[in-house]
Amino acid sequence: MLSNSHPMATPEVLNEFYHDLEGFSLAPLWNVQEEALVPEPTSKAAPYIWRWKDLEPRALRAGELIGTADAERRVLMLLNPSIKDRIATTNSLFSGLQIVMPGEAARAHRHTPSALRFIINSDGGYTTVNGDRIPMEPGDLILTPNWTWHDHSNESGDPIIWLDGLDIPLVHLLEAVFFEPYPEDVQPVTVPIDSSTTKYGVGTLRPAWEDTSTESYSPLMRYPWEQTWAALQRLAPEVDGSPFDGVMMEYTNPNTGGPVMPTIACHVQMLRPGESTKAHRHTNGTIYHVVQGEGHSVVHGQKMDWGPKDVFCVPGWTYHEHVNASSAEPAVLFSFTDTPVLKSLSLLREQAHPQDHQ
Ligand code: 1HN
Repeated sequence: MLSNSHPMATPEVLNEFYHDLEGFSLAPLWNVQEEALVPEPTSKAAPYIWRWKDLEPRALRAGELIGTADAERRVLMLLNPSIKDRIATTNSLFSGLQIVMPGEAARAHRHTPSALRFIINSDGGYTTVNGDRIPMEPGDLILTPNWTWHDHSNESGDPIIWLDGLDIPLVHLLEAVFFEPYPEDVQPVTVPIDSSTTKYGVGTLRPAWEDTSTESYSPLMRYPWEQTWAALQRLAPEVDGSPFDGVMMEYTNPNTGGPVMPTIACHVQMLRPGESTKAHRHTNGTIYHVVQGEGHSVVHGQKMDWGPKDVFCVPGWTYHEHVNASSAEPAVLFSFTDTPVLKSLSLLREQAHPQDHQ
């Protein structure tokens, strides 16, 4: 110790001083220094898995019990069991399961939290984003970025179900949540169907008359499963892939090659038959959805078995590794994460597990 406390500072005197400080909304940093500056993060979130066998019947039950008049959105929230008093799946991201029943429309609105949909069951559903009516097919990724008008309709005979992903915990932390209902239930379709695909879907060619310099999110609103699956199948036999993630590809903004939205990056990864990855951790937390296949992930030393349509989360700075249990079939995971935020703030860190496995 360089110096000692002042002899005046008896416990009684200090208690009185600290009590006095409270009255002025002041507090001594030196008593909480170790909480304020931890050597490394310990996420408030816990690893957790929501299984499709538990999710599907409850989503259908919500469809029976709750009408569109009772719910702006009929969403079962996937709440992290270790995070209390706020809506969050990981510290910064939210995920939920949304169901739209036959003949229904989830009314038009917009908000500053950015959203994505990964379609699970749909045969004739669509989302309209800023006047562009976008078909929803299983495996499609659909974006409704910050402040875009969106409504969802089901003109088919079966319920449609998708996984929602939003940055709502982050935007709440930043106190930047704004929400506005559209003046009518459903917004008008103002451009030919699936226009964003027509204009930007090739990816390597773009309309030259458009100015891209002010754009903050991908102009492409739909990433069809057909293309995603074809890309994975083409690439998987040709590459080693990532030692931590297998054959992982990022969904990109076709104009920048960067993430689809400023706060959320989306990925799809194939674990080839029998493939198992090495463990690593990174400051970004991640929410995964099993598109196909069976396997498990080891997250913070816990084994989580997963199968088709399950959803699980890996908190930030938590070691994780993945295993495809099948020696015959590939496993495919869709995931979304807050890496763009961390990266832009120079807070993205990644570390390989020193022993490769937990
Ligand atoms: C929302 O607006 C949607 O528009 C889905 O479909 C999920 C979760 C929290 C807050 C707003 C949607 C949401 C949401």
